[in-house]
Amino acid sequence: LHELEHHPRPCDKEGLKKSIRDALIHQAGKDPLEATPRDWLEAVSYAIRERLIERRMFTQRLFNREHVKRVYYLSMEYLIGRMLINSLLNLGFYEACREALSEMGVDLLGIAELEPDAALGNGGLGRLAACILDSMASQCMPGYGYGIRYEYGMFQQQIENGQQIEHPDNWLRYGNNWEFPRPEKIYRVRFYGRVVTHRDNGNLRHHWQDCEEVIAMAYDHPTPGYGNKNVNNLRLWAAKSTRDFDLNYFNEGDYIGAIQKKAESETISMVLYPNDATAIGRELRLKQEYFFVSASIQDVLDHHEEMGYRITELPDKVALQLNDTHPAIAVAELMRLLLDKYQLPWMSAWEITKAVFGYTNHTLLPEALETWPVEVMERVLPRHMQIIYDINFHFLNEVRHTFPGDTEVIKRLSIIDEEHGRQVRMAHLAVVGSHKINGVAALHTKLLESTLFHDFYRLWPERFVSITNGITPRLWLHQANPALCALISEHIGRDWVMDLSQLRALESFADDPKCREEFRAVKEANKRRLADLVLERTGIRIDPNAMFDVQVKRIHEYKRQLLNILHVIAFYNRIRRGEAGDQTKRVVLFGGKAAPSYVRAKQVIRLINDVADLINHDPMVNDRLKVVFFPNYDVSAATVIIPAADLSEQISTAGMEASGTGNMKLALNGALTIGTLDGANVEIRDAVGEENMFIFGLTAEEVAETRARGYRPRECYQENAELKEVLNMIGSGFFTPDDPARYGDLVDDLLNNDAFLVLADFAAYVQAQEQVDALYTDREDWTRRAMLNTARMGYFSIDRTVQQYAEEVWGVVPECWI
Ligand code: DL6
Repeated sequence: LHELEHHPRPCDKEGLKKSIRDALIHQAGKDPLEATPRDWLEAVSYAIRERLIERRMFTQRLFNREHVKRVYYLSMEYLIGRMLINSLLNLGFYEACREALSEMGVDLLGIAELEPDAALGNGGLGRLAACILDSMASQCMPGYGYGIRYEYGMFQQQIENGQQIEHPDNWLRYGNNWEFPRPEKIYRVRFYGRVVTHRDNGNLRHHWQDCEEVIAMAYDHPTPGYGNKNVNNLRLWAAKSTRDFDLNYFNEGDYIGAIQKKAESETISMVLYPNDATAIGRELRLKQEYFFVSASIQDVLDHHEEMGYRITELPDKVALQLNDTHPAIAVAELMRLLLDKYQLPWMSAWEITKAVFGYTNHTLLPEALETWPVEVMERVLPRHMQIIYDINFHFLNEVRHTFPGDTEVIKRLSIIDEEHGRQVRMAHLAVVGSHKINGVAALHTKLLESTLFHDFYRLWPERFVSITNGITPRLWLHQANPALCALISEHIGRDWVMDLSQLRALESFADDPKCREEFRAVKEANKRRLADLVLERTGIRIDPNAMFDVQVKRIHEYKRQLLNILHVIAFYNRIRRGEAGDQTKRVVLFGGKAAPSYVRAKQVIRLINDVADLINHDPMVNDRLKVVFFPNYDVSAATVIIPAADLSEQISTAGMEASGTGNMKLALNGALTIGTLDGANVEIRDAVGEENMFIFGLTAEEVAETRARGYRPRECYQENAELKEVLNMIGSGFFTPDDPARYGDLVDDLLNNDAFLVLADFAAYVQAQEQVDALYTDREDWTRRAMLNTARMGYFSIDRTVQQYAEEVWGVVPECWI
């Protein structure tokens, strides 16, 4: 290390060149004369990884030396995307590396395209976790991620005959050149078995025994900060079977059985569950949750001991953040270790636990709130179930004290739901075990306090805080939109990358016609880049001069892709009737995956493709309107689509989107938002100004009132001739003449049920779209407003979000390695 300290790997062009060549020969094992682009990718990744790990070691030493408090982010999902360009930009090696490769005849951007996305997440929640890691490192915070190294990440979506087909995401096929496997960093994680209790000096002692064991093995992913030397770590766990366990079977002569058992225990980390807004109560999922939580907490406590700290000092040295309820079993796991291993009395164990945990809620959707049948929990994690009962006992005593005689409130608050077949409510466990609970946007937190967690809020108002989400400017502007980046930096310098509020200085440029021209030129170039990609991926030719109207996000009924496609059809009808004016050309682009078992969402994808097929081939439309479903929307696709968007569709039913972060990425890149007053749209409106976006539709309160009154969607249909025509076309098979009944059930459901108030918001949405069309004809005014959007999005930097967590929840402070 001493040697290392004085001779770190050189980071100039020549130094990189040497490392890349060495790695190509000695790591990838390839002759430079024969190397393929993939070999070069492998070589350059190794060369960068060497530099990352050096910096990580020094960062680690610094944190140890300064005895800093650390935060550990527990998340089932990290939607990271590609590492190469991001690492180079953060480390400041981009140009040197580009030139080094170029002198060896290799195109950096060309090989970067070959890297698979690390897609270890579903959508917003997983991407937020990745942005938080970037920000913690960039701000020199002692922050560590813990998660699962899924063998198969988010499925690959193909569109065949208009329908979503899922293919496995074998992202590790060519190995992972960024990670460090740590075969020595292993922990035993136990399942099943039974608890034996005995008395020891008057104290009850619990032994969890006769368990099945799985080994969790660490894989480390260094995560560099931007513009500093700090490198943090994301530790992902992979399941391996235990050797003793195998041996038993082998000794019994059951060779095949032994192999099968080994494979079974390793399935725990095999695949990411591809559901984002529904909790699936499968035993394997519970095992995944406990597996990574147990390994992570054992690792945290090991480090705490290695540092020579007392266990009672844990809250001074450790903060644990629960990213939604997925890791909520951590509350019971830490209690178990404090009680059974460290033998602390209940009350001190409980005070430590509460002081250490924070819980972020990401959804109000009832179907996404995790519950586990008591029977399953008792079988899989018997000691934890005992502990949960004990936590609940103490908690309900406190409730009785606060609300004497109120038996209803006890039922509502209990960690055990007795009314739906005895279920453990994981959100309640997370709330009870955390000193801070936060929503992810102001409206979302308000709704948490007034609805889902209202009783908890009455009990402990001081525990609730609102921390609006953010996005990392490093990926979503600096990397994704280099042309806009260059333009911004030319006018206001480069410091905005770490202080996004500086973008406000761009406001004055919005009134300068020359600057508007430059801004528009950037957008047009980005649109040409996207048009090329759309042609390559779909065979559809789109006109970069058209308005690019973009809705990219998971496909879900509450996000209302359906409302968008209804408007597309209405617009199509207006074109056919010659009522659509003659100036605005539109490309409506959709992207997103549906959970494989979510039938209605998959039907919506199919409908979009059926409508697209007809419209895109109708000569009467003559390019006025094109509809594209962009297949396999992922982080890499987002970095091309988002900088090219003119219009950002954020049209969820008000009260249902916790925050949204795509809304932030698009506005930051100069798209105008058409949206409801939902999630963070409300705060985006406050920041950019209502006149610079298109707000429409029912508010969250009006949605609740409409539902309470008894919503009758058919009345909307009866009263609106345009809506009637659109629904009749879908329902009668206009878009599917070979199968006219295909969408009969969908239309029936809209007319009779319409749980997400699509029809109620249709007229307002169409009207808002008319305003969009009108404004787009005035390119100068449109560009001015687009620039104001970019200029005023500083608040939505993830750095502000992370600072809030650090101050209001974690109590950690930055420590920079100079
Ligand atoms: O907080 C990140 C992200 C929010 O921006 C989205 O609004 C929210 O839907 C998402 N939540 C989830 C969890 N389940 N659901 N739904 O992904 O979190």
